[in-house]
Amino acid sequence: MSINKLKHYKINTPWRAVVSAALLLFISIVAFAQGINQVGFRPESVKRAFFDGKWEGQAYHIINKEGATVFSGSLSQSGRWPHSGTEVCYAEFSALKVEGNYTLLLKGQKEALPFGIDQGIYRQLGKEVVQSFYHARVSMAIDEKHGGVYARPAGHPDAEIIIHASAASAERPAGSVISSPGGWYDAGDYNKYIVNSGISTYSLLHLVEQYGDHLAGIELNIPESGNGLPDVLNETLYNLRWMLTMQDPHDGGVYHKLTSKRFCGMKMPHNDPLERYVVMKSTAATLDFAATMAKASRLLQNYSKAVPGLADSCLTAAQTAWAWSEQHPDVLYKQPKDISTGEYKDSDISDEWFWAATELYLTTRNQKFLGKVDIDAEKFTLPQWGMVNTLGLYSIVSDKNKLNTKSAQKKLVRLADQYLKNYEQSAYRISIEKFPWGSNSELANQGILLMHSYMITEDTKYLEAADACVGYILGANPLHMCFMTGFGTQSPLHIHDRRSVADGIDAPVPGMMVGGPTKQARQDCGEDKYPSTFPAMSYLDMECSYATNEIAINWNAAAAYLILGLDAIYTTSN
Ligand code: 9MR
Ligand code: 9MR
Repeated sequence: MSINKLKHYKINTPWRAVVSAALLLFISIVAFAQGINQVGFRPESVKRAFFDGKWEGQAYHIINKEGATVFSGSLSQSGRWPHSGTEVCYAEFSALKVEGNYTLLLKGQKEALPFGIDQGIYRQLGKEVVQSFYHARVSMAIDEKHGGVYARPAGHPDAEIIIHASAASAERPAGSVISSPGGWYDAGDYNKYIVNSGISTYSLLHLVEQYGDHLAGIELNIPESGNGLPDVLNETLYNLRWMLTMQDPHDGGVYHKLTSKRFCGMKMPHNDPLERYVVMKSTAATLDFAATMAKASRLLQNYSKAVPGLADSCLTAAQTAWAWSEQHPDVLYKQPKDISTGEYKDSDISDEWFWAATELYLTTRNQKFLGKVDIDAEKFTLPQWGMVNTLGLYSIVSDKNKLNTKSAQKKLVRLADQYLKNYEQSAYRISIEKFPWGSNSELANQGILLMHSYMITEDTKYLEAADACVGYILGANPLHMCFMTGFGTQSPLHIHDRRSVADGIDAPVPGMMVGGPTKQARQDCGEDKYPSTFPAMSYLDMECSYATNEIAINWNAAAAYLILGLDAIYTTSN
């Protein structure tokens, strides 16, 4: 019985005594609960274990497999984390760098906390994170060779997609049909949204651009493996190719989404009976598309033997999308009355303009794009699907040919410094301070930002703060939960994902990061189901919880960048 349920009982003596004893027991367990990276540290990682309660100064020992004490210390001062409402102390043992399995024992306690240090662990985890995209492929059977127990028939051929009235044009009237197969399912639902595909695809392209040599050695088990391209790129191209089909060849505009009119039931992909439509072209979708295609074009020039012509096709697509946007500079997405699936609606698209112009400039060096690239005037924010200008900064600071690099570097480091400060000052030694829908991806994106700041400054404090984001995602959090399916000692089992619910297999596909705690949309399971009103504690491992326990391609792409990028940095700096 959970403490939450206890509240609903009318308590009379002698039950009161029993219940309060149970409560005491519960509290003492909670008070001693620990948050630690449950998957494993890299030898170079910042290593902390968090203990709820006031344990400051308490001595602890770390013991190796042979029973020898290899590290001793005492817990930090306790501090209160306002987001969880909990007091916390931590053990810090970053100096321990020898690979192995260990236990941490706090003086006076019987139960020891196990953890591991393993050079290959981020690589192994990162591989599964990207492999999970394969499982989300649309229009393609997931076979046993690559999908194992999660093999399933192809879902959604998407060969006959209806032009919705909102998307009608002279050449493509309402009710006419186009073909738009492939891509990834966005999340726990089966629809495909260009805005969200843009940032997801960009994140993986940027990962390949930055760490291509390292990634070349990472083989996923996917149908394209062995074709001469890094597999992370192979997987990314599966979605990129779908994105190309979302552009109207007659005018260059890009449809906002491909969707059924409403969300289907919790069925397997091949059992979804609903018709699918492309819905209105929007400037946000068209600019995100242009940015992603321009980035892809730059990257794919390096792989022209394996994918001849694709770089050129992407560049043409980017340019025609830009031209459409210039003619339609402010078409905001408005959900038609008969459509109720995800909106990805955005009322400020100045950041999309900045991003698209930046990527197009970097690819073409055509001055005309610079009109929209005023780095000094731009206000940069942490990337997420609706805030994309900082993605442009990433491309600028990583670009070999330099474009106003100094001011871009300055802006980027200034933004990263805000998160570094949170990290340094928070009781939980973590940079997050807001918990919107998909809060775990906030952390992943903060980690990516901090990594870029490390790249610019070579100051390892940024790297440390980025690695702490991995630790949090893998269990060093007040919920003591590893938010990555299939990893750790306590991870989500009942995710809001149609495939996971309907496939008859208890464990979800591994390597998917759930959205994580938030106070948004708690009506999904019912307010009273949530165990706490503190944002960092407002999480449910239940299928109904689309607010906290769904999975999504943008969240996973950010996690992939963070984990594999750190793996590359650590590996090459050794
Ligand atoms: O399954 C849907 C999920 O992908 C979305 O993130 C979420 C919010 O838009 O909506 C989910 O669908 C629910 C719908 O909104 C309301 N009826 C129940 C649906 C399944 O839980
Ligand atoms: O990730 C999106 C989040 O930022 C929004 O607050 C939320 C409600 O609009 O929608 C989220 O995106 C969902 C999308 O609309 C439909 N597919 C599932 C996405 C993840 O929950």
